[in-house]
This record gives sequence, structure tokens and C-alpha cells, in this order.
Amino acid sequence: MKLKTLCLTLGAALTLMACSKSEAPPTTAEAPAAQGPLVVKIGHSAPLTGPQAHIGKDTEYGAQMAVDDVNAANIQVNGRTLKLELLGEDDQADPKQGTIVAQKFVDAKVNVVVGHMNSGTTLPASVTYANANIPQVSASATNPEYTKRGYKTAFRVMTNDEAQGKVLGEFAADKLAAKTIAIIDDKTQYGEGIALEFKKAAEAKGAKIVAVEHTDDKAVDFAAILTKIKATKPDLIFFGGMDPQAAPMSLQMKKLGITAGLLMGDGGCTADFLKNAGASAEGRYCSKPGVPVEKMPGGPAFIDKYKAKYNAPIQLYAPYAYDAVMVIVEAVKRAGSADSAAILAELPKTAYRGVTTDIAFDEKGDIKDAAVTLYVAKNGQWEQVETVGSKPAAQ
Ligand code: ABU
Repeated sequence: MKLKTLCLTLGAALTLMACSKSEAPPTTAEAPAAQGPLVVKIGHSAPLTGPQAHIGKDTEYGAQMAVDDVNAANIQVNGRTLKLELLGEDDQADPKQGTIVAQKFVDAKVNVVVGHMNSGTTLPASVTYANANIPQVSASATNPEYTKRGYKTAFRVMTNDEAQGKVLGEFAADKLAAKTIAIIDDKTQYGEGIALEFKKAAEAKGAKIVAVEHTDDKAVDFAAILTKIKATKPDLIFFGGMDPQAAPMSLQMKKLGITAGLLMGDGGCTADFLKNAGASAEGRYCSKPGVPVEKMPGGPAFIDKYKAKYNAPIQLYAPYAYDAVMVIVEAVKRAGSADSAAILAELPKTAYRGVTTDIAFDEKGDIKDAAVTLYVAKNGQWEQVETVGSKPAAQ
């Protein structure tokens, strides 16, 4: 009996020792290394020099605002502080340069890309990101082709030109009562793409296209094109292109005595168009994806913050670039990782109330809320005419 008791006592002691060992704090050598911040490298590419630099800068400012907000918020992901790093590049709105920048981002091992600003750079760059399995979230490139190629890396937080061109074409025929229309595009992926969608929709509504002319995204003299168009006596001119061309085109229309109206997509719908087209801007029409910024869920606060930080008006895409960064952050939080593949797995599940709207993606990677707003220039301001296709943001 004594022996049995001794054995039991020894056994209990050994068990206790074993437990004590397992519960003892680890020695210094065994302690996990202190983890630093969880760094997410975000590539952002836009024209930062050249005629579209003001729009590219606006996009970069929006992305930078989101980066600064996130970094100031001390967000914890798996016990690590989330830290965003924005790598900004200038692709000069040039497709070749866009591809070079894309490869630079791959070599720099960015986790994700916001951009590029132009469809003409976004499309070729998207091939590079797809091959490298790097998620790409566009805040501005509206050519439909971007999300039609089946790349699972391609996402867009802005309505595309299938929707925008259709709304513009129907508006021209139904609301502006244009029976005869001349079209000018800038031969870019954006300009040609939106002009094509516009033409289809306007013709479907019975309008006659009396001229189709092409310029480029560096031109500033449209006298020859406009003189040709004047002879066709159109009710309306539609321009598919950006404001560095749209503003002088508007001025030259006035100078040549062209009484036709001018209608443009988002590329001409800027503060700079109003400034540079001067008095000729009055009565011009344009459209932008989404609802007016002051009516966006986070719009009024964003306008104030942007003005305080950059002392400049929002041109076009800053709120969308802000949201592009934020949907990435939400994906990182859900993934618990900065790994591109992990972010990519989470992005399709996005359900995020952004500054601009409630963001969710369809199966192609396009935003589901396809709103488009039409504006008219009045007293040096873009005034909302109507918004089409918007689902009201949930309160
Ligand atoms: N969305 C018009 C400007 C950017 C682009 O698509 O080229």
C-alpha cells in the first residue's frame, strides 16, 4: 500500500511538473519575434505631367488622403498596425509608359494597384497585373473593355462607358432634342469608346449622325475639324475626350459661330473646363459617373477635407480614388494579410459604404451601382440636370 501511495504521489508530482512546464512563460529565446507593422504597398499611376496632370494629381490626392486617414487610424490587423505606402508614378497618359510603370510596380512587389487614371494606360497595364496576380482597382478608367477581358485582377469603383455613353446618347436625343449630331473623339481608348456607345444610343433614339471626326489628346487647334462640321449643320456636337481639348474646342466653336450645343462625357466635366472655356462654357453639357459629389454619402465632408488639405477644387476622380484605397483596406482586414492573392480573394466580397456610394462588384469586377449624372454649365458652375440609374444610397 505504501509503495502504491508513493507511486501515486510521485505520479501526481510529475504530472504537476509537466503542467507547470507547459504553462511556464517562454524563455527569451523561444518568444516570437516582435512583429512590425503590416505594410501594404499600393501602386498609383496617373499622368502627373502634361495636359492631364491636373486630373492625374486629383486622383493621386484622393488616394493619398485615404492612405493618410488609414495610417492615422491605428488599425490593427492580426495584432499588427496597418501601414499603407503609396508609390506614385507618372505614366503621362501614354499607353507605352503605362506598361513600363506596370512592370515597375511588379518589380517593386506592390501588393495592389489603384489606377491607372486613363483607359488607354489601364488596359495594357491590366495584362501585366493579371499575369502577376496583382489586384488592380480603377477609380477613373471607364472603357468597358477593362473588365470584359475576364481578368480576375480587374476591379472598377466607377460606372463604365457602356452606361455613361448610353445615358449621354439618350439624353442628346430625348432631352436636348438633337436630330442631327456630329461626333469628335480623341482616338484614345476612352474617347473612341465613349463616342461609340454614345453613337449607338443616339441612333437607337432616332438621331442622325452627320459627321464623325477624330483628333488626338495633344491637339489644341480644331479649326479644320470644326469648319468641316459646321457645314453639316448639326444640332449638337458630342466630344469624346478630355478637358485640355474640350475647353479650346468650346472656345473655337464660339469663334467660328457654331451655334450647335456641345455635350461631353466625364473627361470634359471638370473645374478646369469651366475655367479655360471661359464664357463659351455657358450652356455646355457633360456627364459624370455617380451622383454629384455634394450628394454622395461622404461627399460634403470629403469636399471640406480635400479643400483644407490641397487648397484646390476637386477635378473629377479624387473621391473615387479614396474609395478604391478603402475597398482594398477592407479586403486586407478581412484577409488578415497584405498578400496580393489574399486581397484578391476578398475583393469580390466587397460590401462597403464609401465616400461615393455603396460599393459592391458584379461578376466582372464592375461596380453594381451604375449611376450617371448629367450637368449643364451655368454661371461658371456645373449644375446637375438629372441623375440616371442611381439606386439611392442606404441611410
Ligand atoms: N473616364 C474618362 C477619363 C479616364 C479614362 O477612362 O480614360
